[in-house]
Amino acid sequence: MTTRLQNPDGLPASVTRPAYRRDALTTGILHLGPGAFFRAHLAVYTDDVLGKDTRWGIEAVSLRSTDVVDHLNEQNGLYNLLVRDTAGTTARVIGSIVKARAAVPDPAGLLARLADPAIRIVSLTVTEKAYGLDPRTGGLDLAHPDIAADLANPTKPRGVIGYIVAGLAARRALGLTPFTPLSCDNLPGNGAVLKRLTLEFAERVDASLRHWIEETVPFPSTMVDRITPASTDETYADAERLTGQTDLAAIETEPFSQWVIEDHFADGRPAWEAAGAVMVSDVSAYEKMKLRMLNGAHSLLAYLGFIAGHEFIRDTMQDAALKSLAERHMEAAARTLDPVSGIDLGAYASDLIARFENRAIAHRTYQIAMDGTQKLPQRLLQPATEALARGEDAETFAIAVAGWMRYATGLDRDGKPYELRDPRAAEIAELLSGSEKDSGSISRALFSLPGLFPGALTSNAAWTSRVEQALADLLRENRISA
Ligand code: CS2
Repeated sequence: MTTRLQNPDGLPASVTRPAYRRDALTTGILHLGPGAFFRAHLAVYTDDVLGKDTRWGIEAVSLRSTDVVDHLNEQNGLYNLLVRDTAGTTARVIGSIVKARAAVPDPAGLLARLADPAIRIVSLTVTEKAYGLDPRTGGLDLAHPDIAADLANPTKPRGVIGYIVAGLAARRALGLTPFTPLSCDNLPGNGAVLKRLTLEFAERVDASLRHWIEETVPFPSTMVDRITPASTDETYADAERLTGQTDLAAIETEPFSQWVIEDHFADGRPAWEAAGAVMVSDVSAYEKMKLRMLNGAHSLLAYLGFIAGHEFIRDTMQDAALKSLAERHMEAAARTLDPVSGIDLGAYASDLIARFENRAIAHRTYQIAMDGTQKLPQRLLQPATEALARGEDAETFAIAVAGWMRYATGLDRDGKPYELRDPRAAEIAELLSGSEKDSGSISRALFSLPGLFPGALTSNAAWTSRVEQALADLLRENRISA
């Protein structure tokens, strides 16, 4: 048995370690969602700048599971960031997590932390489905299980919005400065969305609380980017090989990283710009570019690749038809964008292709295919609607949607069932169970999923028939015919 990672001092010289004294750290950030993406992104930017100000250590909180929390705490918050490219893998130990916490066994403990004036930022990487956003209205989904439970019992929350509102209510009652909620999820206007949901929730609890939040709490939006596959046994084995110690919280990622942040904070922030973050007054152009070009192409490749039998995104790049479809899609997505300051969209697209091609990154198509109902609107449906309104080509969007529909049938190319990982999986299965298994019935059934497809798309007969035709190809051959 090798020893467990617990102290950076014991590591070989080849491993980069924190450039500050960890025993000097205090906690200034409470982070909800300690998954791999957070550990590859916000925790790393913070690790880069803790030497300048040691008050920004992070307490990482899981609202659901305890696995990551236990592994991090057993390692004093330390873990390896493995950066992979074709030249090899490097290991760096990240020290910014001071402590990890699981909310479920001790909700009152988390509420107390949210009311602690030392906590000045509450950041989030909780995935799209955790917000309780109703895509039909852009507002609060009262039927979302966490929202419904937390509105019924606002002082004992279990979901993201419930905790934020309860935490802000406690700060106000104590006469404290609010913390800044900082969304780092792949939603357009993520800060604005979080603000709207928080205000709508607060309104139902106490109208004067809503007013106070509206007046005093900034909700900066951010654009976050780093391709981070879920960790596997290979990640842990490589961490051990490179460091000589066991690390059950190791993660692996690509060299590229980007963070664009709106610079509105209630009570300060780490000097993230010194780690390469770009501080702006309005992030929306960057967000749209990234969601439509990177994530849109990712979803297209995930669905079509998974169906064609490609396990990883890098494999889809070896499939000439899929690679050129992704390039065409990025061009079409770029035509829906306004100019983005300082960025050449053509070069951005070729850089994305190179990142997808990275042979050292094993990013599962099945992982990206997850939660399609939460991802399609901002990645594919909104830009498709805009493209059609401008009289432009929306064909690749139709093909991507057909890919999602083929995936939603839950049967792989050999007819073997797989789990449809989507919060609306039961509804989808129900809609499809009654229908014939042809492209017309399947597409009609899925177009009728409440709230998902904008009317401007479903009423466009040319576009829906292109979806149906592509779906027919996929049902027959698991590929789009040329
Ligand atoms: C991916 C993203 O899983 C997915 O849906 O498209 O996680 C993507 O890898 C990141 O947004 C890249 O920054």
